[in-house]
Amino acid sequence: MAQIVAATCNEHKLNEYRDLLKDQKVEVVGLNAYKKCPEIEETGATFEENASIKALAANKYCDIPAFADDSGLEVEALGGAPGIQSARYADSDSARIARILNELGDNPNRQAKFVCVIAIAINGEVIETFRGEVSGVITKEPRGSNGFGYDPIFMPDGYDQTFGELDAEIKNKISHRARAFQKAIEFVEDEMSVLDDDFS
Ligand code: ITT
Repeated sequence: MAQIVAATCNEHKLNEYRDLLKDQKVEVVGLNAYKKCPEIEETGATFEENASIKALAANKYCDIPAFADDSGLEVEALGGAPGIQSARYADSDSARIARILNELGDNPNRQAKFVCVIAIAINGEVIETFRGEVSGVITKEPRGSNGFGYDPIFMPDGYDQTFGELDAEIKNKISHRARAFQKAIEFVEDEMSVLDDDFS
């Protein structure tokens, strides 16, 4: 089976990738399998730039097709923060959640969205990026222990439970990451059928 390297050391993301790609003919290998891979610095100003930097670095280092996701939470009342700084907003998941709840206080505007941008890199080039988003609200306190990161305080529109409470199966149908993957899979399937046509 063809292998693709996922440019992440985040085991939670890796589990979601494997679930989202379970029907595809591809084996997802994490960067953890490449023990000596140097740390990739996220120096971009957008999700697209950071996803591209990570995918390209992994493709060059591992010499097989690679993808990466750069993702985060944008809170409307905080001017879109933490955004691309989501992983670095504080030192731990619980501290990051506490910082958001503290900064929001009693603000009635709890609108937020999760954003995920996937970049695919093959043969030293980023071939495309794909953006997925899911809108929702920030709860007053953390609820549930499923998922990771900001999941316990994010309640997607149309649900009365947070991503921390909802089953992984539901999150993986409606999440920002699921939506970005749907687009990426469609793109790859279309490209593959073009290739098949060329060779038939
Ligand atoms: P890699 O760069 O190694 O992939 P990372 O965790 O540093 O892992 P990002 O730079 O993309 O990933 O930061 C994304 C952060 O946004 C992540 O650490 C979480 O805090 C948050 N986040 C992203 N997707 C999320 C999700 O589905 N549920 C909860 N929080 C999420």
